[in-house]
Amino acid sequence: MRTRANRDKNLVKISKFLSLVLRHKPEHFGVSLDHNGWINVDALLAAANRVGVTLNKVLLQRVVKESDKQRFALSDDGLRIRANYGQSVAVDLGLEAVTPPEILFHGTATRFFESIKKEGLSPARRQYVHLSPDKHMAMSVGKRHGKPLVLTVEALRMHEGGFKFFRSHSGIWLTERVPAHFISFFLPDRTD
Ligand code: HQG
Repeated sequence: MRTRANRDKNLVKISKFLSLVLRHKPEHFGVSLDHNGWINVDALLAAANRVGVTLNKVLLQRVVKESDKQRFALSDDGLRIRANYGQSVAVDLGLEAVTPPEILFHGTATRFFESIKKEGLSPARRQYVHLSPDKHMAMSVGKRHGKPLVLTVEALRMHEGGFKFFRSHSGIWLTERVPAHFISFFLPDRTD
């Protein structure tokens, strides 16, 4: 029976597949992204079907539309798709550097505290450090890694000091690195 839970599970599975292809390992699936991170929808569907992920245009449109974090974007003509953020492969998202809000948040795990305090935030395997506009979102990002720790980043002060900030199409902020002296650390005891 096609229950809502099954349908949602399938959408999550497809979303994870898309993240893998569009952010990290296109070559693993026999496809390549262009300079700006786009891939032809037809090539993507063929790659999905090769590895047993059932995917068609209608399903793809649904995943793009219903993605809670707006992870993916279809081109205006619907022929191409890319990830809005999160890439480890080098792509040019074509985002313009803009003035960030005074404060942005970064969710991480308590076990990274000492290292971040010493070295600041680095993008690890991704192209950018990812920052959230609100604390709730940062908390859920942090939970992916363990006991969450939310960091406050003085984004505007960084910007004034010459650091570039980009706002992805999903509202997540991107920057190349965050030196430790722009970060305040706190352990949230509540989620509000
Ligand atoms: C940590 C998800 C030690 C950093 C999320 C993070 C996001 C350091 C981890 C997006 C460090 C990297 C990206 C240092 C940074 N020492 N640890 N100096 N500098 N770190 O997954 O930001 O759901 O690559 O704090 O929501 O967690 O997939 O980055 O814990 O928006 O769409 O190194 O991915 O979106 O982890 O996540 P990640 P992230 P999706």
